[in-house]
Amino acid sequence: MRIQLEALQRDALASLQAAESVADLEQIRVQTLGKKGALTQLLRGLGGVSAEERPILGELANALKAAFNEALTARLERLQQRDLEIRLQAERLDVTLPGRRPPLGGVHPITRALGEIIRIFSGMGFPPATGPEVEDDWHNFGALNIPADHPAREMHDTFYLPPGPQGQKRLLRTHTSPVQIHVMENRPPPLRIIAPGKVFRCDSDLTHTPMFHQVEGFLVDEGVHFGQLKGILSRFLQLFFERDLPVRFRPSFFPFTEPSAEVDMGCLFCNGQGCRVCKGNGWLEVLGCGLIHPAVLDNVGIDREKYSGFAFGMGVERLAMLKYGIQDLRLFFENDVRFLEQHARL
Ligand code: 2NL
Repeated sequence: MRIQLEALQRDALASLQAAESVADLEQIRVQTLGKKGALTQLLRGLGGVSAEERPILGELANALKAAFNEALTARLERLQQRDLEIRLQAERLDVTLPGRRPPLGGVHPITRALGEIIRIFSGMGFPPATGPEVEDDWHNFGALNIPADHPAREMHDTFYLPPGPQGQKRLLRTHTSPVQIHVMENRPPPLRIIAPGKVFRCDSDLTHTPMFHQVEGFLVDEGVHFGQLKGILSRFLQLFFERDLPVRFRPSFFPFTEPSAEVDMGCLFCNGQGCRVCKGNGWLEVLGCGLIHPAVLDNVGIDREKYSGFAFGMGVERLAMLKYGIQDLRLFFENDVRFLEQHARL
């Protein structure tokens, strides 16, 4: 029995030393000290041992248990330490590595151009006003002195919508003038605002998209004259294109202004020498404007004897193409990430 106990102690301690994992240790503990373990089995034989030998063997068994537990704890700590080192090695972080930049969004060039236009006009006392994209015939056409037989009213230009609840004709606004009509209907002069936003025309080819952006603006006060309009628009172009440009006003026609003018600026790409962009004549057409037609003032209930006003309109896509050197209108709407990344600003 004594020899068996000593042999058990030797074997158990040896297998503890040989154990390669925490799980192995647990298995050895169960096999040695567990209910069906080797020591328990041996001690069952204690019944057949003499009374003198029994305490000695008991002491021996306790010493074995103590030695075993001590070796187990030591080995366990050693293995846990080793496991921790392996984990630390595997999960090692190099905090000096450069970070991985997440892809950042940017501002679309149309949004950027709109922001610039709004910023410039705000600085000249024209705050932005907005209005609905779905309009009625009066605000989009009638109030603007656009007669029923005007080409802009024809089906191929205007997106008509199903009639409203009271049977009123509804359409997608073809310009942002209706915003200005609402302002004139609802507020007394003096007035000055710009109306930036989306407009819709049933037209789609190389140089037309069914939705595009416009900024219109107007001023109504006593004694308004064309010289003020020329000053405001010349200054706007100078600030938007960040350079001193020649600007000229050419007589034109719009139903809602009289007199009306088209505004040209010296070509940015050839300095007026003539190139592909300006089709050889040195000028780029960028704005339309005029003094508000008295019939429009009548339509919104503003006294035409007391007040006069000017108004203007511009296409944002065209201005953005010129400012940022974008050759093809369709690029704005395709949302090719390569184009967006090239032009995105935060
Ligand atoms: C252009 C020309 C223009 C206006 C828009 C306007 C609005 C009211 C009254 C009078 Cl409510 N006029 N707007 C006037 C002249 C020209 O736009 O080429 N736009 C892209």
